[in-house]
Amino acid sequence: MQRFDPVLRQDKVDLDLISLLNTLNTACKEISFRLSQGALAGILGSTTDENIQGETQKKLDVISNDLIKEILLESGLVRAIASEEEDTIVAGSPDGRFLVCFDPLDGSSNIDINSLVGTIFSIMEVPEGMQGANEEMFLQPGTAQVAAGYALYGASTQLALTTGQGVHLFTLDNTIGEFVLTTDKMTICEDTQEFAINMSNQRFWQPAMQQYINDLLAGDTGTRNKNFNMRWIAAMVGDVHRVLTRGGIFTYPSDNRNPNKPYKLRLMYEANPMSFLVEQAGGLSSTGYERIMEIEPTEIHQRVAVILGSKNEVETCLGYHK
Ligand code: AFP
Repeated sequence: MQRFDPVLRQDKVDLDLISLLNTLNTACKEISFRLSQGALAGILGSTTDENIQGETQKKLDVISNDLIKEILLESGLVRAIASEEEDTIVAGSPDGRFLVCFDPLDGSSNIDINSLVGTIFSIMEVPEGMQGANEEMFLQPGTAQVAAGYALYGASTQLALTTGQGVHLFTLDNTIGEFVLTTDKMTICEDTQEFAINMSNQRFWQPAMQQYINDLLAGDTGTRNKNFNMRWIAAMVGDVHRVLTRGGIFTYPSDNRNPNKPYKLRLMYEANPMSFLVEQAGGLSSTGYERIMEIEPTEIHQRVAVILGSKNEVETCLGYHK
């Protein structure tokens, strides 16, 4: 049995990074426990607050955010954090080497229906020579990530992690309170017949995405000559986990519902870490026009269009955007 051990998953042993990953996995175990108590702990439902994105905060959003924030800021390893649930960055240790971006509870609309949710995180280093803590130091492309991962709180709690040497999947063994390695190298198959998109937004998409999805729906009677199945979990963490496990294409494209908000998913908390994992597992990740991990961020709460998953299917989809 191989317990959670990022040491083995790195070429060079970086004790600080290992310690930071252990800190994060401790927070995830705590969130997993709270979620498992559900209604018994009185933690379901909403608060009266909204986050910076104008979304109603669930009680568990706030609890998870506070848990991760506190444990990271106390670690001495983190210069600052940026969270989907915080208006601005929060400073940590002046000597901390790392910057951590996270979505404490992705898919929070699933909490009250006892369905899949997860925690997504992305770790970068403070650029050389930068003192103090400010938003500017976070504005690095996804290629600067030194580690990324998610915890998925499902029938079992799993943790997918990359430090740039492939993607490793750990499962929480509640009998010993440890994450145990269950898949050493996750690989996304190149072809797929499964797609994930919120179809209720169809009329708002751009023509390229309209055409691509129409061709999938036409199945073996259309130009693709094969049938496609559809899945939508409404938690990116669940949809990406399925893609990593059995392939598929996941997309949250741009749409024209609200001209001030053409994209839904956040670059720093969702798109970049998931792109790092997907690329490390042999898949592709793009906005439709550029590789997500090469976007130069302009602000921490920035949003982007996302198309990711099985290599050949993503390439086909990108062909419609040329
Ligand atoms: P929340 O965590 O804010 O509820 O959002 C989850 C999410 O950003 C992403 O995880 C899902 O893929 C997407 O929203 C689901 O969006 P729909 O509401 O369109 O189904």
